[in-house]
Amino acid sequence: MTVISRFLEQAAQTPDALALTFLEDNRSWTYAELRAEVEGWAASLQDRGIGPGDRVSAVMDQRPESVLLHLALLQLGAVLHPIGTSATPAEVAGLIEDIEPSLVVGPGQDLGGTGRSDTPLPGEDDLACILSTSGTTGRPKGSLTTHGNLGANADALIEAWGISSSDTILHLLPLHHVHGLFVAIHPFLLTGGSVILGGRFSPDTVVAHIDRATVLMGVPTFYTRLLDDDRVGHDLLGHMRLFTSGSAPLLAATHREWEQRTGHRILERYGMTEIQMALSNPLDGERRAGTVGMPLPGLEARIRSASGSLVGVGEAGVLEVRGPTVSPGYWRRPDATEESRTDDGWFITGDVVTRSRDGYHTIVGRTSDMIISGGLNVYPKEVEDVLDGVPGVVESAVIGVPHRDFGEAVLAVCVGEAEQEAVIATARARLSAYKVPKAIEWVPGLPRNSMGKVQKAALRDRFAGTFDA
Ligand code: MCA
Ligand code: AMP
Repeated sequence: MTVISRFLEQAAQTPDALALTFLEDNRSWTYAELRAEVEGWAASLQDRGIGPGDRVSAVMDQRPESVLLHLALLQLGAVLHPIGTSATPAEVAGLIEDIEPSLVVGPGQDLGGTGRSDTPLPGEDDLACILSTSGTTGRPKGSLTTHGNLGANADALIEAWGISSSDTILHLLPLHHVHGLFVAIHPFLLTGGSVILGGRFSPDTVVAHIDRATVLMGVPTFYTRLLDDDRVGHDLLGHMRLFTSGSAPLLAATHREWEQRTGHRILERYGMTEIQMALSNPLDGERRAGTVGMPLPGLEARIRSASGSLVGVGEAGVLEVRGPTVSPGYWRRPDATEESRTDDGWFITGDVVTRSRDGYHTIVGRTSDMIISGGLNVYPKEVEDVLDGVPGVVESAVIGVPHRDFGEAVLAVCVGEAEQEAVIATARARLSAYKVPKAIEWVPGLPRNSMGKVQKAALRDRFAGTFDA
């Protein structure tokens, strides 16, 4: 079963239930209305020549049009390639060059129509989405996601987190990632639950509208910002059923403080674009602070050391995952696809983890020097390439250092002589704002090992206190 076939079935079963609400202009859709609108969008996309297998790149702002487009493309069997609203023209151009879409849709564009498309519903092996990530080389990689991948992820979450028609999510996540587009929407629309789109996260939105919700899904920055707000406590949040956190490490201290203030234990889970959700703390058992729990239903996890052997309890190694949510590979990148999996078919996450005797996983590091800032991944190479092009910058090393609000923040360590403002202005013109260094440190030279490789660990230690986390 696919997400779209089950959504259509759900709409037939609970036509009058509330499916989607948009806070900004108070629009809402029952299941029957949402289904009719999705069908109209699919028909109008078909009129524009979009059919099964065609790729559509779209800037996905946090509005219902993004959800409608996603569902309509699922129905048509066309392939959505979501782009974030913070992408600069240079970034959009690079992504589009990689994907070569048939159609590009701007933010908030209304493609509504009437009638119905006449294409058959796609099957589980058909491609549903391509999600661009960057990578160690800075070249875009499009992670292929099938209808079967999406269905399996929704199933696992519905079962593990007990999502049902009694649930309403206050949705405040960006709509171009697995977290906001799949995890925080599909399980609700496949069970008769309800999604309230609240736009960009802010504590004010949570305070004003959380009384209508039972579930909140966030990145750790949501929780630290909420804890900074005096209005947040048991009175405001006592009625909630579930708080989840993911995309970046949640500090054990935040987990504990949240429980003290609200009486709720945040359920932390772990995922990745290429595998969707893989590990999760239990709904009913112990939600252990600082851990990401165990494999979700249908998923298998193993941990291997650098020598390739399986590690013992408490020993660190690289996490590998297998199961029906794992992407079949990267768009037009057989090299990257092959590199990302073992000979016996496990996906290599690159995250370094340990497992406790009773099966709880803890993320202890990463094999790549990727930075996660406020739940968004920043690939140093991409930023370094831009900085190195600024006149006066001889070379640069981009690292992540602790930051109270974003968990990690981007810091550029540069050699050379250039106006700070000019460097930042160039970065801003080329890169999404979240990738732009929050500070620059000038040094006479970068530390290198005997192979000539920049020693980023040494730089991370040296500049760990930059933002006084
Ligand atoms: C915005 N800025 C950021 C970030 N977000 N800088 C660093 N890191 C960020 N994450 C920039 C803004 O553009 C602005 O720049 C300045 O920082 C201050 O912005 P602020 O108003 O504080 O930010 P915001 O708009 O409130 O956004 C912060 C946020 C947001 C709410 C934490 O970044 C967010 O929603 N993050 C969630 C990301 C997410 O959904 N990740 C899932 C992907 P300037 O002042 O220069 O303009 S990972 C995934 O999907 C996997 C599968 C998983 O496991 O979930
Ligand atoms: P992305 O490629 O944007 O999907 O980001 C995936 C990465 O986010 C993973 O490889 C992890 O490094 C990180 N991640 C996701 N969830 C967690 C978590 N709960 N704790 C620590 N890191 C996480």
